[in-house]
Parts: sequence; C-alpha cells; structure tokens
Amino acid sequence: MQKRALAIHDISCVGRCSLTVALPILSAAGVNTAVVPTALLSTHTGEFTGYTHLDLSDQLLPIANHLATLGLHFDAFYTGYLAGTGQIDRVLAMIDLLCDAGTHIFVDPAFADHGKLYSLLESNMPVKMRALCARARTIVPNLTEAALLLGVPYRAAGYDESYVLKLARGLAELGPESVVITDVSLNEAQSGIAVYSRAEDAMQLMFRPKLPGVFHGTGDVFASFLLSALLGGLSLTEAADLALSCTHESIRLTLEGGEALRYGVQFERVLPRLIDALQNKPQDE
Ligand code: PXL
Repeated sequence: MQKRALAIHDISCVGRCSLTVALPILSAAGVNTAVVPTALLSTHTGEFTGYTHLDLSDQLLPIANHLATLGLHFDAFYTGYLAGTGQIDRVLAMIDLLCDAGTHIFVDPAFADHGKLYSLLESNMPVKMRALCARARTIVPNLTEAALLLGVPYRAAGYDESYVLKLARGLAELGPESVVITDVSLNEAQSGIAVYSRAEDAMQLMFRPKLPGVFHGTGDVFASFLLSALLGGLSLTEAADLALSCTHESIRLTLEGGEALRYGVQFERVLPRLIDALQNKPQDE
C-alpha cells in the first residue's frame, strides 16, 4: 500500500528548503505527501535580507481539526522549521489529532546551524523543542541543534567520537528511539553523520569527503531523503547511508554547476538515484 506522510514545515518561495524540498523528495519516493505550511517566506532567512514572513500559526489547528475529520492514517508525521515557540504546542496538539500508534513521528528540529539560532527565532526555541523531540521516534538535529537542545557547549571542531556519543545518548534520553546527528566532522577531510539507536545503545559514524562551502537547506534535504528511505523499507543504517550519499551528491553537483550556494543544492538531479535505490533495495534482491 502506498505510504502517506504529513509534512509540516515553512514554504520559502526561493532557496530550496523546507516544503519545497520535502514534498518533491517524498513524492519521488512514492509517498503520498500532505503538507501543512507553518509560515510563508519569500526566501529562507540565511544569506538573504529583505525577505517577507507570514506566520501561519493561526492556521495549524484549524487545518489539523479538519484533517482529523477525514480519518486518514499517516505513516509519517514529519516536522521541520517552525516559526517560533508558539508553534510547538500547536504541533504537539496536531500529533494528538492526527497520529496513531503506527505513525512514525520524525522531527527535524530545524532552528539553528553553525553554532547560531536562525534569524527570526527566540532564544528559548531549543528548550521548547525538547518537548517535540520527546514525542518523536526519530530526530535529525545537526550538531548545533544537538548541543543547544541539551544545553551543552557547541563545538565547531576539535571534538572526538565521545562528544558525539554523549550528545546522541543525551538526546535519546529525551525519548526518541533513533537519533541521527548531521554535520559531524572529526577531521578536515571528512564530514558526515552519527546514527544512534537507543535499543542497541550503539552509534555508527558515516562520512564522505568534505566539500568546501556552507550549504543551505542540506539538513532538510538529508532529512527528507532519510524519511523517504525509511518509509521505503530500509533499515535505519541503510536509510542513513543512502540519504548521506544522495545529499553529498546533491552538493557535489551544485558545486560543479556553479550556482550560488544560498539557492540551496541541486537535489532534483539526484532523485533518479533515490528512486533507483528504493526500487532495488536489499530485501528485494
Ligand atoms: O533549512 C532550514 C530553514 C528552513 N526554513 C527557513 C530557514 C531555514 C534556515 O535558514 O530560514 C525559513
């Protein structure tokens, strides 16, 4: 049966992040994807100025209340950028309205990067976001978000595997079964992810060669690839490995194409690879 997801992120008209990334990636993976926009911006808030911003907080519960009357089963409830702490309580109420025991609650706590909160967000966003992470089966913070969620110092470099394991364990203690931390780098040459499973108390690090630059929206691209692969039946480690490869390839193609990095990465060109990998997944062989 076709999987159904609900994606709850902002729409940034230009800049390839949030819903303009989640919807095409999940759709390419064959997932019937419904959307609830949290805000409407002309661009994302990194590396652009003068953007417009319409907060859609007042729409979230009316939309969820109506959707609840339809009696749909969502296989995944996927949250990303929320336009402020006030939206967290609303999203928690949406979980009660729209999720059942079979819904994979997948939270990308998209509020910060490179040691800093995103421009428009309040300083208590990390503390409030803990409540949403506590309801999730899987969370996908970057290293900055992981540190801020736990209130420990963010380290841009010069840390080792034990720092990352401490973050992953601390986050799993909030509630999620799986914690995937992005933007992990133990040396100059490589960058990648940490994949932690609470049931096994085991962390796997996965790396690819580091590519030069700051790549906007790659957290959203990675999370969307990961959820697509999980819904496609891959195990956590298989899905994380595929999502990392697809994200790395999107970045590589963007650098090759020479497009300004604030416009996001060329994930569109990698969708055939995602589709192919999901059609030829290991258990089908
Ligand atoms: O990609 C994360 C993101 C999503 N949405 C908005 C953003 C950002 C990052 O800057 O500004 C509006």
